[in-house]
Amino acid sequence: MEKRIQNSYLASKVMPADRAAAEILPGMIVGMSGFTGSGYPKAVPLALAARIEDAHARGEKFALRILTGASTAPELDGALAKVGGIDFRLPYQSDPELRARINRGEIEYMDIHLGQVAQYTWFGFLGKIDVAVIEVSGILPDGRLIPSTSVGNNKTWLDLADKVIIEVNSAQPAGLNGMHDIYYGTALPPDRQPIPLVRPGDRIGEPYLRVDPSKVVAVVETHGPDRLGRFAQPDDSSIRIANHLVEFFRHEIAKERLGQQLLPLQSGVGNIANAVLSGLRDGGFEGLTAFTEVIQDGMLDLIRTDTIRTASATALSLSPEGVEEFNRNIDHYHSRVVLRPQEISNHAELVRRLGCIAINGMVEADIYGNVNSTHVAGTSIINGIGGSGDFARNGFLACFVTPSTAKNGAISCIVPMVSHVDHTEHDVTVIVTEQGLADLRGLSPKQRARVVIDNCAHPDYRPLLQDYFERACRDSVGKHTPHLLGEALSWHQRFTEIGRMKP
Ligand code: 0RQ
Repeated sequence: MEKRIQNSYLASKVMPADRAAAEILPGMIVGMSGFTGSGYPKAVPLALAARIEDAHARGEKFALRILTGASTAPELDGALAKVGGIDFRLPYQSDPELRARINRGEIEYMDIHLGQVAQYTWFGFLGKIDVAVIEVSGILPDGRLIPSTSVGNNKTWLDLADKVIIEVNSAQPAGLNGMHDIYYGTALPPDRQPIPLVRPGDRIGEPYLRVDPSKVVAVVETHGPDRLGRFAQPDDSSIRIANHLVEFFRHEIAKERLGQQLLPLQSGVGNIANAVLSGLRDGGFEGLTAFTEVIQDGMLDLIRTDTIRTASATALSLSPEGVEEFNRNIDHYHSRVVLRPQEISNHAELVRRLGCIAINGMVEADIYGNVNSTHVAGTSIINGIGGSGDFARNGFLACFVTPSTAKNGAISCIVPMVSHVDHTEHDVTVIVTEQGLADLRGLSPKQRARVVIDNCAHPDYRPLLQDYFERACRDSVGKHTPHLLGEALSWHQRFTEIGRMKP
């Protein structure tokens, strides 16, 4: 561990996690590291949860506002939610315990674009950060920090927090050193300057995070892996989705709207997005690039085989096998992967400049191309919008993918009207299910409805959607976007009442 903590002043701050956690008091706003299950603090949140539990047993109130990069793990979100230690959470989560409490109304949750969290904090919109709890993989002699498997909002939390607690995790590969690019050139309006990044692999900052040592109240040593699950093996449906997308990209190349190397790819979270990447590898593409936020196993595989030659992200989100592969061939990945703060990985200016091809999972789309990425039946949140909106609105293409049905066919993922809107019809260019692909570019609402129903709906639901659309057109003559308002959400209503969307 001595090798990992090379600054003597910060080494003098080493203490057990429970003493560090004692710095965090009820009602505080705490910015923690962590992005899609990686690089989150492993020890302090658990010690904090124990403290909160004790306080509650004494009848004292103890809850916190917790801000992170994105989702974390059971040791953070799960543990704190379970003891009732969170009263407000943003910007993204995927923990079952936390999700259940959010949906029960016990925790306020603000689901926001991941690319906007840092600037909202700088603007003062989210309150003053009291404490930052940040996992790093080492501390340099001059006190700068070697980030770990995610960067997320760490730069912002370190800069803005009154007090800083650092966890140094010796289980994170030493080879991460030098892989990060932390840009310190952002400013507040009206003093902003263009961000000087024109290729996904450009390095525009420095490899390390800065911290004011006088703010550091504790350094905690840990040795534990990121706790990431395994991805489902691509099934028949996701392979078909991937094949439709590959065929579409070939068509775009033939039309000369895309080159052989496409444009920088952004790929979302989840099993389907992961499977689509495997499809690209099998599709024979070479020399691709990625400007994305997470590198999952599917993308790692593309980097391993040099299908992708450069990938920029803010986090690695790998299965245990993925971690093993990453550590085994770290030199290969070191020269191809750049990890950045999420305000840069998801920056509207950069996504627009680079012309990203965004591919994200969704819950449902409606016949007009509005997309719901977050809520079941319009009310229960699954995870959050994450970075999908940062990329969809600003990218070259915004592709949304889903199987055409969910829950063994009881749900159609193509519906008359989405029950919650994350991406409006104005932001969505391509919808893909295993049934086919709807290219919505240049189409009016009615034209979009026809192509979405014909190409993407499951055959069991297609006639019902056709019938809905035809009656809506008939009964709302003169309407630009025909709907039967009394019926538009009846499919969801039926599902909540009888467990299926079909009458
Ligand atoms: O539920 O696990 O209980 O069976 O949703 O669905 O099909 O396994 O798909 O893992 O790709 O996740 C939208 C959640 C898809 C994800 C979502 C149920 C389904 C299953 C998962 P079960 P699948 P995936 C950048 C981009 C938003 C964030 C984002 C997501 C579960 O892609 O969170 O894009 N996206 N970030 O049964 C009811 C429907 C349903 C449904 C699926 N119509 N109604 N339930 N499900 N469709 C990365 C970041 O931002 C960090």
